Amino acid sequence: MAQTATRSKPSTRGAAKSRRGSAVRGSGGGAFAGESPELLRDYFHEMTLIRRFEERAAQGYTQAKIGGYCHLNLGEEATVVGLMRALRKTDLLFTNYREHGYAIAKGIEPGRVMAELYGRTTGTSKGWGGSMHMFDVEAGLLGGYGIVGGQIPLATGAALAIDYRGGDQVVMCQMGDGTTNIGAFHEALNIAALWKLPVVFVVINNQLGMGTTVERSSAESELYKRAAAYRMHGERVDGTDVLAVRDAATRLVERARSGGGPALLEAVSERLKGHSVVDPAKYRSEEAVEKARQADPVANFRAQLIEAGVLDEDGAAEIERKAQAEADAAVAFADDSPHPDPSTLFDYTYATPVANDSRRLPADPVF
Ligand SMILES: Cc1ncc(C[n+]2csc(CCOP(=O)(O)OP(=O)(O)O)c2C)c(N)n1
Ligand SMILES: [Mg+2]
Repeated sequence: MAQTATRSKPSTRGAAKSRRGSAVRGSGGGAFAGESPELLRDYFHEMTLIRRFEERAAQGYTQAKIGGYCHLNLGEEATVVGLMRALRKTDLLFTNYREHGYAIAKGIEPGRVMAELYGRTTGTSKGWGGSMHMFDVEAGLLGGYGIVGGQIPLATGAALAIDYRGGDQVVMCQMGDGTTNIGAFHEALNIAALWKLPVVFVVINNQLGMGTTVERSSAESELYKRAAAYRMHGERVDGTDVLAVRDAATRLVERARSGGGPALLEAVSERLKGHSVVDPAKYRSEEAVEKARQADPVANFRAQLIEAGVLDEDGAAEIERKAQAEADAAVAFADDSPHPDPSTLFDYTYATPVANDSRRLPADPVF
């Protein structure tokens, strides 16, 4: 039932000098053998863009341009990009509140993602959702949920709808390690397995739920094994390895698409910063912080690409400049966008009219 998927790191010897060409060749290509150099550079660009975007988001928060809560994907860039490359545009994605990178990698313009953080009308949720509540039907992103585990029954329901209508879409339901102890996790996995629904549950194991380690909170800390309770297929993958994540996710998504049923994929990575932008993470030891830094997927992928000859220093710096410019442009777009009019606060709460739809603003009298 369960297995682990890891890949060897590229060899330092005889790096293939294929800046161009159809594939990284030979043993010198190491773990990149057979991969398209173009695609590898594209992954590096997207991972770097997410890194730069999140850095700008943190900055915007400290400048009070962004309100509410703000959780970043720092350290999870390889997981985000690898997972999203396994999905078609028409596949549906449900995530927790740590979703800026997912929104970008699912195809939403970074400017619209930043505008949502800034609470502007050009944002994915017209500025009323904020960091935790991105939503874009066209891109197949059905949220963005602030309630831990809130997305799991909804994602399972979406998979039931696909199955009922006979569609070929697959649902991916992302969540954190801390979410696997929520009741809804177990209820939804049970139903998904019973009814063989086309959904892939993905646990982003960054080893922390706020300040609590997985070992302290989960009796079974190898989280993919929880699939066994529902006779579901479970796998663990190195979440700092974009190709390993892409390959594992693609396999499980296509398995679900062809009627093979749901699966649970656990991607293990490190959270580079605090739980949210305002968390200084004082509860982490110096060793733990250093271990996280060593596992930085963006820096490591950069070094591996250079080592394998897929990129040189100048090429890497050029991609980094481009990503920085895109993140800066997203900020400029957000900053230049209008604030929503308070009178529109309730306009998008329900898709259809409801009888007892309260439109009372906080300062309004109750009676
Ligand atoms: C039902 C519920 N309980 C508690 C919280 C407060 N809370 C927000 S995030 C979080 C930790 C979740 O950790 P994890 O699932 O590992 O996700 P991560 O933040 O590491 O991505 C908690 C307890 C909440 N939002 N919802
Ligand atoms: Mg976590």
